[in-house]
Amino acid sequence: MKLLIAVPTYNEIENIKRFVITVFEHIPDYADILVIDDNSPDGTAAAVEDLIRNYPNRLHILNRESKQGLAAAYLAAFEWGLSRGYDVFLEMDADFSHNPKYIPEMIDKIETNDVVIGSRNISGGGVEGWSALRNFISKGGSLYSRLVLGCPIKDLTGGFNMWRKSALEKINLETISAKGYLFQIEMKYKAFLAGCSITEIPIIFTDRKQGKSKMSKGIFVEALINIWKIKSNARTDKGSFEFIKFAVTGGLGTVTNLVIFFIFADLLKLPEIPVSICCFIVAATQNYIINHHWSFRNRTESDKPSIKKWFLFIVSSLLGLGINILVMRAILTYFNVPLKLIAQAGGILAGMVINYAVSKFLVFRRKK
Ligand SMILES: Nc1nc2c(ncn2[C@@H]2O[C@H](COP(=O)(O)OP(=O)(O)OP(=O)(O)O)[C@@H](O)[C@H]2O)c(=O)[nH]1
Ligand SMILES: [Mg+2]
Repeated sequence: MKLLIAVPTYNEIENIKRFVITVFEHIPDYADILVIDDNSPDGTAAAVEDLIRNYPNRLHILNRESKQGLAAAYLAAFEWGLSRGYDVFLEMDADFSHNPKYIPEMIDKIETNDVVIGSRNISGGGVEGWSALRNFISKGGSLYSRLVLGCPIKDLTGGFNMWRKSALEKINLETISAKGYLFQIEMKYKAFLAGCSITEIPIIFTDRKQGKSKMSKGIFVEALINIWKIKSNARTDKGSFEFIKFAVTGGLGTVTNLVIFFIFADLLKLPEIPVSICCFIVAATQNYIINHHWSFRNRTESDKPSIKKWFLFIVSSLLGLGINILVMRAILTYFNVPLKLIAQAGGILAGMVINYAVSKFLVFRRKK
């Protein structure tokens, strides 16, 4: 096992040296520490660099240009560690809220689990030094998140967690959208959805004694709302309903097509071939828009609809139509079907699968 302890810091000059020294007293020699510092104005990074001489090859620092939040710091740390062959990761605050004495038990539990959570909310766990109000808010927030997400993890918000590399791979870190406080919830929820084995060990969390708190009311209220976003994103990430949504969208497009055809060809008596071509374009455009905002929402998050993609989608729909006709003809030629309708149904399905594949992997492909 190669363990990396990832410690994000922002203005932790009063804690960091003592913290690093204490952690090294509690960890085996296959464990290293990576401090991720966001250019703390108080000189935290310089203090770490000072210590690196005492722990060559075991203490590392990742200097980032500006304060980018906890989530970005951890994601950078995972990337740093994964590319250097670490297979277990521990997230830990630098302010002594997370007592290093729990690390050996976490290491023990990670042998048989994908994720080990240092938990304040199970029997034996708790919080020291928080006001009754902050305690109430934290417990309430945890319960609320658990109910909204339908997730059995008792401490969803805590930041003292150990991850196997395989868990991080299952979560697919590229899909993590939370920036701040919600990061821990999103990671754990995704691990739960991905079927990771997760266990909680009781920890006593102690409030920071040195340095300033960065928690605010704003962060908390934002979290209450954004948790719903996490829920819907995580579910669409699985992509399990993409095809069904795509098919429903196609069905709606067909209705639009028929309604317009009826108005212009039957009621207004316009020539049916040009009308039919227009109907196709209008319906395909409608499909493009709905697919962008609904069926493939999770792939197009950071993207706007564009003429180029619309055109690609029209071409993809034409390709689907071509396949539809070919397969329908082939079924009629090679099989003895009692109704032509069956051949057309087969054709529609084949056309739709092709259109779906082109849409998913080309038109709406995820931006890197
Ligand atoms: N790299 C980096 N680290 C951060 C940032 N914000 C907070 N941290 C560090 O992340 C850890 C947890 O942050 P804390 O400020 O302790 O947050 P908290 O535990 O929710 O709240 P308090 O302990 O009450 O302040 C600490 O080690 C911080 O120094 C950030 O933007 N970038
Ligand atoms: Mg803290």
